[in-house]
Amino acid sequence: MRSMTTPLTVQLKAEAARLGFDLCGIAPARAVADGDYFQGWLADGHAGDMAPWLAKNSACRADPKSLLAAAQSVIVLGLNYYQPSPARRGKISTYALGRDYHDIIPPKLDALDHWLRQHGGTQRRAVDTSALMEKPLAISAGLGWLGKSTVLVHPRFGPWLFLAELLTSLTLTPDTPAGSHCGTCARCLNACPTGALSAPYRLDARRCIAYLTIEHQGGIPLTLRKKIGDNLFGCDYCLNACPWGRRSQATREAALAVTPCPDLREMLYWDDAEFRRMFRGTPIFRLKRRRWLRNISVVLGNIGADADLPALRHAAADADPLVAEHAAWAIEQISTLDIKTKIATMPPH
Ligand code: B12
Repeated sequence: MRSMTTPLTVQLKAEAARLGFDLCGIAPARAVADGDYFQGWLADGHAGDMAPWLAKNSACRADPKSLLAAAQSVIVLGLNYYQPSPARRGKISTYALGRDYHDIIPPKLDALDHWLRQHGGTQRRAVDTSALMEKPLAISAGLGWLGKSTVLVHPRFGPWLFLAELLTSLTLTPDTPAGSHCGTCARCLNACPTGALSAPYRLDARRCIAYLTIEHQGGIPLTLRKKIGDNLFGCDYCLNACPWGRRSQATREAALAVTPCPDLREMLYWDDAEFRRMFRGTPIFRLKRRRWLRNISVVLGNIGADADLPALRHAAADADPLVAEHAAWAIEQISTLDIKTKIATMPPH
């Protein structure tokens, strides 16, 4: 029999909604069950270049008390970030179209922390980069279920949620974990062009376009460049395919509004200063110029045309071999395009 929700838990959820969070659920501050799966995933090498930071403190990643020993409850918050993608050459994934959520969410968590301190609580906040398994906690807090894409899915917001947590010394009324509603659907698995989703709930990050365009430090493997298509930063294929996301409303968070992104050709002439000036405060900023121009080159190798060749030749002469090699690859792709395709990709008069 579910215990009565304490007035404090009710008031807390109202305060979280007032601060702009779309969802707020409570999980007991207990270790999540999936620690072994995580270790196995690491051991299989599926973390790629992320292994050094994901493996650090990996044993305590499953236990919220490792971040706050006094934790009794975990407040898990969801923020809807869905918005339609702008029509432009080269796709930036939906989560990265606007300002960086790593800057938008912490002030909201601090305001909630302030509110809880007035009720005698001690808190610790976490969003994305902390050594905490956010999805299993969100499932336990009733925010949704684990999709076969390994993304948390909510019946109303679909897969389009940012997650964040406040660990607290206060004992709040836990929510009931949500059951899974994927059923026999496998649209996300079928939508992944690289086979990163080798089986339901199994993601090999090394083949994931989001990993390759954001986290991967070096050259994009030749065998995967064509499959990246026009994805410049992150990837939404498995999210867009999810039927639960089809009724998603646009985000209420103004700071997530789409920021401008110049034409791909123009950005190939940029130096570091221009890159930093344009992308400061957005998720793209952490890529730095060299990996951004790497990604642009791969996209132009896939969707570019003769008109892009002068800019690519400029990038092929770049002092940074990572940029130069990917630009040279793109020139080769465009130059070997057969005449029919060239005519087909020529911009409309
Ligand atoms: C590393 C990471 C990535 C990696 C690897 C993703 C992955 N699925 O493992 C890469 C760079 C590929 C990535 C991509 C994206 N990411 Co990311 N990422 C993370 C991060 C930092 C850690 C996730 C992690 O530990 N992965 C390792 C695997 C093994 O663990 P897991 O997926 O969490 O699964 C756990 C359980 O679910 C369970 N489990 C999972 N699968 C299975 C299968 C079985 C059989 C069992 C028994 C258990 C089990 O055990 C696992 C261990 O606890 C989290 C933040 C966090 N601290 O949790 C954000 C996070 C998951 N990412 C997020 C987002 C938005 C994305 C992208 C959508 C961005 C984009 N559009 O490009 C894509 C989605 C790609 C995808 N299909 O997952 C959000 C997801 C929110 C949500 N609604 O689920 C998070 C929570 C960040 C945030 N605070 O909002 N990401």
